[in-house]
Amino acid sequence: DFRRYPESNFCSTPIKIGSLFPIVVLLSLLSTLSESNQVGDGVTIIDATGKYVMPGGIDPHTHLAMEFMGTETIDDFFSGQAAALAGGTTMHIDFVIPVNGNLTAGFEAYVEKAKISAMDYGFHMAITKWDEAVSKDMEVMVKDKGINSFKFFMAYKGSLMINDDLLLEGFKKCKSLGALAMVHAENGDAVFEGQKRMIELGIMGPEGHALSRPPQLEGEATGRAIRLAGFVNTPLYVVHVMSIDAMEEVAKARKSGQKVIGEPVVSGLVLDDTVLWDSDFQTAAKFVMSPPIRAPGHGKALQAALSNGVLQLVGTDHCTFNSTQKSLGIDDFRKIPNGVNGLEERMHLVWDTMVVSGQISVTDFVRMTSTECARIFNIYPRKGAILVGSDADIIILNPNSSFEICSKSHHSRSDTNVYEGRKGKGKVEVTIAGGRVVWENDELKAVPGRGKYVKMRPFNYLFDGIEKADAEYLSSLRAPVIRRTMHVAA
Ligand code: DUC
Ligand code: ZN
Ligand code: ZN
Ligand code: ZN
Repeated sequence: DFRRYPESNFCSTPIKIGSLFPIVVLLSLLSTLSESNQVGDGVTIIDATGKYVMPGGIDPHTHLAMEFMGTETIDDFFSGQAAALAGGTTMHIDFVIPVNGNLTAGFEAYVEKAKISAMDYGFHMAITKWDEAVSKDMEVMVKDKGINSFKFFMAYKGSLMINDDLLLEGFKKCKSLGALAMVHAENGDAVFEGQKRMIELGIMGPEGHALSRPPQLEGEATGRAIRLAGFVNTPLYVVHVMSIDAMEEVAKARKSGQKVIGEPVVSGLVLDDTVLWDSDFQTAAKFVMSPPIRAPGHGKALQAALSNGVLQLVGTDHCTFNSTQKSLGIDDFRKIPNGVNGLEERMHLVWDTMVVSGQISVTDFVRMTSTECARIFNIYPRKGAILVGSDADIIILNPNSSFEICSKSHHSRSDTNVYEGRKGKGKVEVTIAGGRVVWENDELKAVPGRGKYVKMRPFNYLFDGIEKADAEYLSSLRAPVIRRTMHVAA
């Protein structure tokens, strides 16, 4: 029963006032303006009667133009963002992957890749090895480059994975810089062992992917990362919480007052792993991502955890590969590039699954898809709000209109869609990014080069009280002084 866990402290208050106008207000505002002739010629008035006006979605977790598993994601910064805009997301935060462990080289490469951006974006940085240079470069990233979050991979043994000693070093460094530590939490050594088991059993198909990395390995790594972050006393952000096992670790930690953020992704909320047993390779392979999509039941539990404040915001882990790329693993599931789509579908699926079903309010929806992300990554209220001075990233969602997901009409470059054929209620009819209407009447006007890099400052609200807690801990170690008497035999 997840209802017993405490609610997030950062729920709805700012949204009710600033971010989610009932449309009546907007219309009356407009009519006041036009009556007093303050709306000049050339001003577009959009009638949003009966619809919701909200801040544009912010996706905290994407991989565009990423080189991975012997190939590169089919969506780059333009096509991925085109998909995002058509689905009501106006900003995303992508993961910079260092070049041979070098952060600066990685950052520069991503600056180049992102030049074709049609909407605003920010960066997290992945840490894939540890030495003095990496430690120094983290300072440069935080102080000069606008990065305030670093992701550590506890899986992908032999490539991205780092061990506990380096995880501890990384957490300490993040804390000293006021940057948020993030983890991909799966036990990489055990996954490696699980893969060996599958190969020995001759299970080479996509189902082997799920069987080789079960929920307990995600739960173990999540619990370990949480305990290590608690030991260092630094906030932790767990990306793509896919299982009950991992979610319960987040829940326990939050209940005890630890500063842990849990991010489920939309695939984990609405899909289940039965698809991986499909006899057609492509049908199954398109769902391969890590951690894997779980057995039926996990998704519902993650939805409940979201609605009760145990988990805080929804990402996508958008990381797309087309059928040809997925075929790299036709004989061996370990070679199927990991990743699924979601940038275009996230807002619709969360609305349909969570709001239409009555699990969350409209205000909660805005918090989970936009405002909370802006607060965590310290870009609120520039982003995640409709306020004077905020960026004009705004969407209009019609709750009475329907959507249908189809790979023929979606905007990603992938030839498949893991949500193919899904229909639902609630459609983003208008997207305004940076004050420009870019999506209206099912027509996209994404322009490469228009998106701006959003720098993120260190020390968000999660760091409040950390220094005091450290001081208390230290003084508890020092006092009382234990006086010992030594007895020496005569
Ligand atoms: N998982 C994926 O499925 N793709 C990208 C990286 C990751 O951790
Ligand atoms: Zn990951
Ligand atoms: Zn990811
Ligand atoms: Zn279709």
